[in-house]
Amino acid sequence: MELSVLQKARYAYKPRLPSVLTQDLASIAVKQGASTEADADQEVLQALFKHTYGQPIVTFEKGACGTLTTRPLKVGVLLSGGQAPGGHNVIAGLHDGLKKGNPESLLYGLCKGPAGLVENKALLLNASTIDEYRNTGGFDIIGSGRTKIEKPEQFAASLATARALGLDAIVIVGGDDSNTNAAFLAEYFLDKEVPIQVIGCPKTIDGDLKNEYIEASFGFDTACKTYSELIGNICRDANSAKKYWHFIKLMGRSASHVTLECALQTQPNICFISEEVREKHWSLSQVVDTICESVVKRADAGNNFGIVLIPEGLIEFVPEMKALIDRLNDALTPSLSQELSSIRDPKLRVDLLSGKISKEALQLLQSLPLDIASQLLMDRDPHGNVQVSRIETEKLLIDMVGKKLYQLKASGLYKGKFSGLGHFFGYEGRCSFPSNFDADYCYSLGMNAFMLIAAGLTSYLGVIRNLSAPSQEWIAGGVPLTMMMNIERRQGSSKPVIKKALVELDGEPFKALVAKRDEWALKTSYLFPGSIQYFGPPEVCDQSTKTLQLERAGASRFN
Ligand code: FBP
Repeated sequence: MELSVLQKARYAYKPRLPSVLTQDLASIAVKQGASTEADADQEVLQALFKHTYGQPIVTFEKGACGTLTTRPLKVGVLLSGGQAPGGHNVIAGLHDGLKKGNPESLLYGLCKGPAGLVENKALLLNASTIDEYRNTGGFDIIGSGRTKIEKPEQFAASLATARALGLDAIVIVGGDDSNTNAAFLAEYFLDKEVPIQVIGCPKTIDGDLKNEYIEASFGFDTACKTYSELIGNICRDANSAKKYWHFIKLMGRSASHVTLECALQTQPNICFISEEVREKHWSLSQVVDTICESVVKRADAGNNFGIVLIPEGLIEFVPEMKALIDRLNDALTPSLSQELSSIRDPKLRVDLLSGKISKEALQLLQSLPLDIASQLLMDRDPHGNVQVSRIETEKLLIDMVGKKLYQLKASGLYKGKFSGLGHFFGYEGRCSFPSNFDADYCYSLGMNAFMLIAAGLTSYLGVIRNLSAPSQEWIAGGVPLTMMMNIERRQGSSKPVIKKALVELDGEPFKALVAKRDEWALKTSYLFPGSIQYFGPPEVCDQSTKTLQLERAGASRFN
């Protein structure tokens, strides 16, 4: 295989670990706290998770303990959901931890996500395979997938695979839905009196798997830095040519953490945060008015250009659109979805909804540009989510802003020239070479997952904390998965799920945006973060995200 220069250099990079994880196993103590409770719905969760509810938080500390096993282990690892930079390092850290525990231990990769566990598609990962993927982006070492393990036969098949491979433990690398799955699997194994442990690992570029105990999901750092580089480049292009308004949609299916971080990094003219749009009940036309106000004022100052950042999930947070999507979700039965997928003409696709949703909902659907309306009718993902990455919100807004400006021009209120260009940055950022932060964090998460297994624990999410400090000072441990769950309505029924972390409107990162955005809307204030640097001074290469820095600074004021 031919290698790029950077690939070779990254193979040689030695990820930094929290100092506790560099110790011999005999010198690491497992500290257990008091038993835990979920934040809400405790009784229901306790009844559902009889074997795993209420376990204590654990922390690894320096000190003799003797409870970490050094017997040979067989572990299966799977990558679930969307790619996130650093996944390969989680596997490398897990592999190296297992071999450190006992050179006879084996690591199996379960291919193409949870489906690999259900269908027994496994690959023995030896040292030479792992070495080819160290510090590289992507999930291509074993692939990923979005299969949801929910049916009794899928649980039984997962157990059959684990038994066939002789697994002692399974590590599930995923987001909130996948880790909810991990909790169910752990409980199922205990119910069947099978001692197979299940450990989760917090992954998602969306940054929405975080709480009091998880400071960041991996991949968020690298993805945001990649998008910020691209946005900065576009800002500079816009300021050079001075003739386009760029509308940039950014990934993040529900939460707007990615958009918020990129805004703090680049200082665009406009940045929407979906959570604020929902909180303030903004209509689509209020969103459009906000953009037009900046376009008009900037045009008055001779600046017919600008940058608008749009979170991918915005469309679902505009209350009128959310109501429409809910109606469509109810109407889209498997047979209707199949019928729709056989129709190419967007108009005919929309017409098929006539009589299947309310008159008002149909009117709103028909008022949208046809291709957008048709995109709203696409298949949902296996977790029932609208595939927002495939809805061209940036084009919808360019279209609506263009129409509104036309009216303003006719009434003499706008004298500029508007030319909108749409971009979507999503997949570009999910497989970048992980930043030094993500390379270190992910390798630590993998090593830590091994430690949780060696400690005999199950139904835990591996966590590494104190992330804004140098890596030697990071704190390693685990949080019971059930502790992070609550009951939510999903696809018409109540389900236990790990709570998704949306942008907090009283949080420090959002407050930092609010403090500056009126100025950015008028004045050209762009910042150019440039590309991720892997080699060089720490202040250039090792900075964590502004979100993490602001949140940690905010948290330390209360501690
Ligand atoms: P995860 O929640 O699985 O990490 O995936 C997040 C994400 O990257 C979203 O930002 C995006 O909407 C979605 O995946 C796209 O999914 P797909 O890769 O299936 O098109």
